[in-house]
Amino acid sequence: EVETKPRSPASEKANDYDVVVIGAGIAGIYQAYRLREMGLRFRVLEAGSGVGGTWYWNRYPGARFDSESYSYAYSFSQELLAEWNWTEHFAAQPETLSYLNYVTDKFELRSDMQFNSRVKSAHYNESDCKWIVTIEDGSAFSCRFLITALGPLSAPTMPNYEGLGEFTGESYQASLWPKEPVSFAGKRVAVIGTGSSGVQLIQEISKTAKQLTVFQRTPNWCVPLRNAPITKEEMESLRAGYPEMFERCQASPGCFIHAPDPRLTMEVPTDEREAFWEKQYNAPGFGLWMGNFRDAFISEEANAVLSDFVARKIRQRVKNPAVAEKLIPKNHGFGTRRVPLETNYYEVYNQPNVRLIDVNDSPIKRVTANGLMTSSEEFEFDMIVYATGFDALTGSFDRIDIRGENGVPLKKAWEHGPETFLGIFVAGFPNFMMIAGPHMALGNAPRGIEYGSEWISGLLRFAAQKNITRIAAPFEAMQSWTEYVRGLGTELLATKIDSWMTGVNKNVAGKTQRCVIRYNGPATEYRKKCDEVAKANYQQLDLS
Ligand code: N01
Repeated sequence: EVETKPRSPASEKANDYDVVVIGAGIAGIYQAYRLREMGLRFRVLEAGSGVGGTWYWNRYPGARFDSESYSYAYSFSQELLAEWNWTEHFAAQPETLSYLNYVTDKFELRSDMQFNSRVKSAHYNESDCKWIVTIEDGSAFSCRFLITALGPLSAPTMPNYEGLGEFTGESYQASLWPKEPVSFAGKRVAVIGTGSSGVQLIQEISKTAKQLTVFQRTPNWCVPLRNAPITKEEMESLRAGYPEMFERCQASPGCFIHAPDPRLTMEVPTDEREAFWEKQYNAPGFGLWMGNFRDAFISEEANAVLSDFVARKIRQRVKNPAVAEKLIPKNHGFGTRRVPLETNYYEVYNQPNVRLIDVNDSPIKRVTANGLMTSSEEFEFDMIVYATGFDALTGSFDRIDIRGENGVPLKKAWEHGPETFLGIFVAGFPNFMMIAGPHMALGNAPRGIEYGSEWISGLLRFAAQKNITRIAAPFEAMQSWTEYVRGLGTELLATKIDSWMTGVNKNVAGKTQRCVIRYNGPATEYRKKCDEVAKANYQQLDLS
């Protein structure tokens, strides 16, 4: 299926490429496929020892999709869609990682990828309009175009506790989980953090740990995943429905298979509303979040009634009323932060070996050799698990020394929050393009990634045809796009809440204030805007 065109002559300098891609996750793999198709000379540099990105790093027990596996896979190849069978509606991490390895091998992309190659710096050189990319071992690569496929959630963060290095037991960050098996059996385990990662981990650890102590700062509204195996017959019927399913994803605001209900919450009679939510709560996946009434996450009144519905569920599931109250968020409504999907998460707190500590009541003061000390108690643990999240979207850029024209660091250019044009370009950084970075419509990530990568590929094809060697976004274009993105979704309750989605990570200096790091409009609108730029032969860009 892949048409491999002849590469550029071998006489070129060994480490000189048309394109360098940073990252071999879902975006980097797909970009490699498109670059190969165009016959460009490229190199994918990847920090991990294999492909997979998010699904390579997040190998903690319990890690799995919470979007339907088939809706989260690549859609570009009919052959791939025909060949690959998913075994569960929400596949676990090992299956997704196998899938991404399968794709890489099927399209023979591995030979153009280089692993264990964490990029340290990327500097733009004005004299030849090329980038010099350096990896940690000191090797350098030059390229005309630099494409970042760093992942929106790939810069894990740790709390700034005193004594972090003093603990003598095992300690793990969820997103940097070792490849070797980790056993919780018979151990006293602490988990810090109750986001999607923490929730998935807690469910698993509680099964075998002698004691599990969960340290919670902000509870999240979790709803059931309702995973199930996919039978052979079911897989065939899902396959037959692919065209319609991908169309549905493309038409929905977040590219998910669930689309909002056009009704307004308070216009629906109480009984009918409750029945609708009950149905969503009992159905698999994100229905209650993505498929809710259209004002559920805009209207305070509607959101309060919906939150009350979910709070009642938590109270029904958690036996100890005091624990249930701790698990019910009080400072934000349902769906205003990322909703973790769970399997018996709330029931975990009915187990005698599990204890919930609210760190707002008793803050963690320090890590000790034997465990953790809070303001009211000293805890001994055999293991501490940090499920403390990521420096989202911009964090992975901050960790690389990226410099554009006049040596300006990207970190400096973004010190007041990211500024982009189309979520792809940054003015002052010619020949630099981002996939799945800030301000690109993502939602169901692979859907947004495929679009972004295809758009960039279209531009590179245009550049090749016209002999263009410098692509730059003008400052005015960046300013007006950034202003547009900052004005999107202001009516959403989510934009008034601290979370990674609003750029807040209290463990990172300079990331404690909310800013617009995501594209909060519908993906349909995002694609329309990008398509218009392409159709007008990229006139909004400076091309030479
Ligand atoms: O990270 P998070 P995550 N002391 O930021 C707490 C995707 N994902 O890795 O909320 C005490 O959500 C922090 O507390 P608070 C998904 O998009 C998908 O769980 O800041 N606590 C919070 O509870 C998700 O949204 C899947 O008050 C501290 C937690 O740590 C995103 O990744 C699975 C602390 C961090 O939660 C991120 O999820 C997993 C401190 N010093 C993740 N610092 C799927 O299922 C932080 N916390 C596909």
